[in-house]
Amino acid sequence: MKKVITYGTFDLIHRGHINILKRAKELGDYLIVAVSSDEFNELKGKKSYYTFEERKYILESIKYVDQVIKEDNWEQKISDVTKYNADVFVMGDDWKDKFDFLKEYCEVVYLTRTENISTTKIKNDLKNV
Ligand code: C2G
Repeated sequence: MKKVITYGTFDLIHRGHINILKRAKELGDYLIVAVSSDEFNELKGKKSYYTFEERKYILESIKYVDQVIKEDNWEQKISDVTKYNADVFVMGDDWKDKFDFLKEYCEVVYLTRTENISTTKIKNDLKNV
């Protein structure tokens, strides 16, 4: 079984998130999503609208997602890839080259980001409603 892993905040789920989850799943048979904890989000300088539990609950309902784990820090990726036997690591290409250190542990794939949609855009657009 070919296992794929990806990481993110996934706040206010939108088609950009769905597109990457769909394409990540197409690269294997089993998709693990490591969703950022509220504490790690703060480290990333992000304040998500939905709590970790809500974002996890929503992700678990998406048909492309087989398992959701918590992302607590920047350093856990190597141990996650090993612990979960991930064959492929996937991120949007806004992260291009940033995770190439994983190449000795698994395949590293950066997929094109979906244009004109982001959690920030949603929040800003709603402010101007
Ligand atoms: N994404 C995308 N297209 C968009 C928006 C997001 O393809 N329009 C992708 C991102 O490239 C990322 C994933 O969706 O691969 C999740 O995006 P975010 O929730 O913004 O996650 P991020 O803050 O980039 O956190 O350790 C890695 C970090 O946790 C990544």
